[in-house]
Amino acid sequence: MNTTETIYQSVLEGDAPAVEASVNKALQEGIQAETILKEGLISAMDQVGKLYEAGDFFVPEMLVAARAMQSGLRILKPQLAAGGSKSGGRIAVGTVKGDLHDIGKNLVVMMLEGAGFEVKDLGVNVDPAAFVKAAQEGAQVLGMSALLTTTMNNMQATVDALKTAGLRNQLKVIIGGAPVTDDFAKKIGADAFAPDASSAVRVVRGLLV
Ligand code: B1M
Repeated sequence: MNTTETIYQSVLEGDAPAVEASVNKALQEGIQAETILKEGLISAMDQVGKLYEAGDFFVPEMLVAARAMQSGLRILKPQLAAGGSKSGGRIAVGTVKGDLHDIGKNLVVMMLEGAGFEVKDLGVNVDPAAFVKAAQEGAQVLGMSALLTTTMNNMQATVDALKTAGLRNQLKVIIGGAPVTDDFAKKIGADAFAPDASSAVRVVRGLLV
């Protein structure tokens, strides 16, 4: 098994110390942080989702795998967040109300910070009113993440709350997360959709031009 495969396997086993050790080893071997992220950590979480759907994993296994993944992510943070032009701009990012999934959102925050944006992380289970507050406090872009088909509708609720507060035209809205699509973004009146964290950076740059 090569080191990236060991990372993948250790995430599936929910073995955080093994993930940390193998991520450090992979970096020492000169493997790029992006490769470790995609081939080791993210692909393991995809497999966790498949095992959960198949009834082979339950919520506790999903949770320990997520914790193991996050411990690997913490080690990669300096590399993933490094570089990028200092393009500036204030962004508030959160996972929508009812949704506790934060790994993807954390990656988006990390990449945006690395690209020189001032990012306010609103956390998870973020009420539309909290997004509105962030807009009132000067965010130029609001980013919403949702992983559940049941919670993605709270993106619409947030866009509506921005309209009600008279703030919708003062800022841009970007959305993302596994069940979210470009069509859905258009349907709810968001400005943009990004399929992953690195494209989120490109899209946000475009929104602020
Ligand atoms: Co949950 N879960 N989960 N879960 N979980 C999914 C999402 C699911 C698809 C699993 C499955 O059935 N295959 C399924 C949703 C089904 C559906 O809605 N159709 C599901 C379910 C059902 C649930 C519960 C309801 C289970 C239960 O309790 N019965 C429950 C809900 C809790 C809640 O939120 N209220 C639940 C709980 C959990 C855990 C807490 C155990 C854990 C989360 C831990 C955590 O986040 N701290 C968990 C996990 C780990 C997953 C899976 C396995 C992995 C998610 C993940 O972290 N992926 C997931 C299955 C899957 O996605 N394959 C699953 C890795 C991450 C890097 O990817 O988040 O997609 P992702 O982010 C990407 C892009 O989407 C994008 O960029 C990121 C990086 O490239 N992106 C953005 C994300 N946000 C963005 C925002 C942007 C732009 C891009 O702009 C602002």
